[in-house]
Amino acid sequence: VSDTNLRISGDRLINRLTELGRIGAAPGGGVRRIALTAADRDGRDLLVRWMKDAGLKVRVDRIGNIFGIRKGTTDLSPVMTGSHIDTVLDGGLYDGTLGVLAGLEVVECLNDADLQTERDLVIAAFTNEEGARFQPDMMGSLVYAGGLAIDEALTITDLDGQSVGAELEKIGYAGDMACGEIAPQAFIELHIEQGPVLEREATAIGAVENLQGISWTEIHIRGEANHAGTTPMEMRRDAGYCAAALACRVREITREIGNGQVGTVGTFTLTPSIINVVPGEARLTVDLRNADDTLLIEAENLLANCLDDLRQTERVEIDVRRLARFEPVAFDTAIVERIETNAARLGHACRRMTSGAGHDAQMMARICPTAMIFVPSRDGISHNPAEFTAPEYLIAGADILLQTVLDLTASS
Ligand code: HGY
Ligand code: MN
Ligand code: MN
Repeated sequence: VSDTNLRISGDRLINRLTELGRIGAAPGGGVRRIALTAADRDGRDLLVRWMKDAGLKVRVDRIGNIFGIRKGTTDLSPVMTGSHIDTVLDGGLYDGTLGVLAGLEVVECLNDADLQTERDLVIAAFTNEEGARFQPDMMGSLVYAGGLAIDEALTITDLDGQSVGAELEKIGYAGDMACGEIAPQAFIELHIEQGPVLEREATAIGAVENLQGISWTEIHIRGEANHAGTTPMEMRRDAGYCAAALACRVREITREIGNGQVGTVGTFTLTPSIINVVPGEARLTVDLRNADDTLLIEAENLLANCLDDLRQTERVEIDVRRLARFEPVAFDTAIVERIETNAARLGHACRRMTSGAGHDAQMMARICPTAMIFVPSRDGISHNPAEFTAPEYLIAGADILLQTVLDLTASS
């Protein structure tokens, strides 16, 4: 069944994005709904209420993934759409929430039109996509897709030693459904681009055909705290210098590798962090990404070589812990083509592109045909309170999601 004249309600979608954004609203603007905190719980509770009001059957699995199910007329395997509602510090209004709330808007639209789809339609909100507090990121969809055992995931702890399992219990989202119980026919995710490409090309829609590989590493450097004045330079085992040298080396590695290689040192703490003490310890994280896994491996090797050099020249101990490693994924060409066809039919410019960010779709691609729809981010900014996407683009993305879901839920 497909009704090409059906359109979503932009007001209802944007009002919900705004209302959800009030939960965890940070003092300086932006949103603070870190996974498995009270704010995440409140956001989840609001989403579940909206899902139930829309007549969806709500299920929660053991990693806390939320699924809103709209029955179809057949018992063929369902089509799933969705994303995440957890944020970074401090996040914007749209990262993740657009995909979940546009999915809910598709349901509302079908309800208003009293339209039955052949396949069930499932709206998903995956746990801890951001990986800000518990690593790896995309944790809920990774467990769901079978990439991480649930019992292992539940034992992962944050910097305060709180475990995923205990925190899920605390917020009331330690569900009983087995992870992966719902086996989708296809998965499609609407998301803001979070980069500058679509805006630069004044193009409303990205038909995402692949997503780059991600390598997250935690590095712990132990040298020797000492007096900043009396310790001769050649005697120092300066963990702070090593961490700084490493951060500079990450930037050089991106230049040496080229080809879209990116590298980020996002966390960086020195101990004791006192003006007149040579830092005895340093902890930092390195995020390396590339759409070509061979190049990503080369970047990882260059990083490892730098650590060996520092161990030698600076006589420090360096321990490395891998926090996440995801290979690049290619999305389903047939679904990408449907996105392009629907964009053209609705009169929106569309281009194929790669996702620089990780998404739940990266995990879902392991278990079913998957693709993503991108809409522009103003000034290419995201993971920042200034994150913004113009209403006409939010609506265009959701309308194309609606049409593509209608295509996919038809049994043919
Ligand atoms: O890191 C990412 O790309 C995603 O926002 N978790
Ligand atoms: Mn996201
Ligand atoms: Mn994000």
